[in-house]
Amino acid sequence: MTKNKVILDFIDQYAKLMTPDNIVWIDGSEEQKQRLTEEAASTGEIIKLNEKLLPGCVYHRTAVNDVARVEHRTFICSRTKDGAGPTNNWMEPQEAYKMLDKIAEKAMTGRTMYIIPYSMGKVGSPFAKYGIELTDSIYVVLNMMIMTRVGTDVLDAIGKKGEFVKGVHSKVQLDLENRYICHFPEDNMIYSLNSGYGGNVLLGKKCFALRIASYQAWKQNWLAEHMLILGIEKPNGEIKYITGAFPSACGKTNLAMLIPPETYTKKGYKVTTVGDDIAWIRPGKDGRLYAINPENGFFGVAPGTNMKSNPNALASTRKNTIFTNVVYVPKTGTVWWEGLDKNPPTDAEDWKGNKWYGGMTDADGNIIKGANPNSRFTSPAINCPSISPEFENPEGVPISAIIFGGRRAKAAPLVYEAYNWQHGVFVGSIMASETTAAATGAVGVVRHDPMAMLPFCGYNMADYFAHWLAMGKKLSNPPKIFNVNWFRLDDNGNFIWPGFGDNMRVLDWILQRCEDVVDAVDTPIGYMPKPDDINLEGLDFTKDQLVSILDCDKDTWKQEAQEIENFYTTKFGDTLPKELYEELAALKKRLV
Ligand code: GTP
Ligand code: SPV
Ligand code: MN
Repeated sequence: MTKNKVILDFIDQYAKLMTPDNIVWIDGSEEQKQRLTEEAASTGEIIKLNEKLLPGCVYHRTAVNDVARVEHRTFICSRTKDGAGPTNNWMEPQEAYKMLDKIAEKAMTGRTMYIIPYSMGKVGSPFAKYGIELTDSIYVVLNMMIMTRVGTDVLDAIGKKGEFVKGVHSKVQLDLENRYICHFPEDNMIYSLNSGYGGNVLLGKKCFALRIASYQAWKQNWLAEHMLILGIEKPNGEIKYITGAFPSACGKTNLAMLIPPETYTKKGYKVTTVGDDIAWIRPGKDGRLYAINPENGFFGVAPGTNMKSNPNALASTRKNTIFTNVVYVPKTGTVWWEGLDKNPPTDAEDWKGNKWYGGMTDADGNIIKGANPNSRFTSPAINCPSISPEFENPEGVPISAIIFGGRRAKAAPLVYEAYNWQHGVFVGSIMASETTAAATGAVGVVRHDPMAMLPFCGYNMADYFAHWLAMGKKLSNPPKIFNVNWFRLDDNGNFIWPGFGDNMRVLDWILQRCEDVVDAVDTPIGYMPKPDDINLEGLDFTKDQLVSILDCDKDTWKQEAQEIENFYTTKFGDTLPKELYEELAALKKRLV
């Protein structure tokens, strides 16, 4: 398949260590995909779904102890501990290799090793980066064939460029105690053992396109971010692009595929999707930032996805999709999840494979959910009705606004705007959000998650902040920076803001601010909309309700400022860029 000696030596080294019975190159062809699908179906690794209702779709269950990213077992193995910084787990690289090699020894005996050459970004385009993942999982192969561009043309492209990211993955025994997701940024290497789940094993995604790529971006003057990219087409045909960084399971896919409310569609507004999870961003010659989506598919959260909340996502899942850990309905060969519709199946199997029906309760009378809260669909980007015509534009799309956002029951208002780039970096750095099921551990705990990159920054986060600050200084025409929060709760625990498609009303204000056509209220935390400037037409939502989430309560924010100071000083101390301490001091002064 290739004469590239670096590639061949890499494969040889790990084939000798993991001793697979067979080695199979993945060529990206439809025939090979069909063969592997049949093989995985014959062993029960996947279940083929109803060809009429869900053509080309399959179902997969992971091990019960393997349903999300494992942040406590994820390591940045940079040469020095400082290289990984205070927010990452670190292991000395040689020690890590030694330990991992021991776990991986003979792990593929009796199995096949698949070699996946893949590209992040369009093959041959200037921003594309290449990887080779070795894996013993057909499920991983099939997912990578949707999420990235896989095939022999990648080998040719690597041949010319010479550079690629090495990825070694084995399920080994799916042993939680020996599960490790290790990154060696200085070696362009990822080593993942004992998991079979999403972000732990689809090495092109979080491991490469964020952790390794953020390190590369730091060295090469660009940004690799946990961001969606969307386009808003205005009635005059002009399209403006916005990126948004929200933590895992906090609304990126939903915002990226938004369908505007009627008050906008009837005027001719339209939203198009460039990306839903990862953006690679570079400064252009014109002093603006340009973003590409390096992925080729969506690995989206299933629960809550329905015809009303996200019809574009649902449509994306109707063919050639892999469903993971949702409800399986054997009789019809279909799938279901909580929040899909109000008609749960009466005769089904839950994500663990147990008999299940809608409304089923446990001995204490509590509802048993059929789908895992982090169950997912893997769908080709081309399936998405709102996919942008610029999806494959190798130059990327110019960014007018960057949005940061989190899941906050209180404190953070619906939207506010940073004063300038430096203040915007501060706003990103102080992001906090309630944890979700996307990673193992407690759910609903507020934690600091700067730029939604806490679990994904492949180097010292203090250097990452400095890199962001430096990037702004190089841009003559930087995007404006905003913060949003769709998740404010009322006293009964209900979401106040309707969210989803109605988030367009906030995007509208953001665009108007970018175009300098609307005023704002100057508050201690930043510029906020005048309530009259958020379009509520056609919405059952009062001005009072709006005012209640366009607030900046000084006492709450004084506490918040104290919290930020604790985070800054205990995590980073004097390694944090002084500009961020200055912004914090300025915020405190405005709150007096
Ligand atoms: P990752 O793929 O983990 O990075 O997640 P994501 O950021 O793409 O999140 P996604 O869009 O899949 O949304 C996650 C959850 O948030 C789903 O249960 C959605 O229903 C819910 N959600 C998304 N947008 C909104 C919103 O505007 N309001 C409310 N209340 N919930 C939302
Ligand atoms: C996330 O957790 O942010 C995801 C899912 O997008 S995973 O691929 O598992 O990282
Ligand atoms: Mn994500």
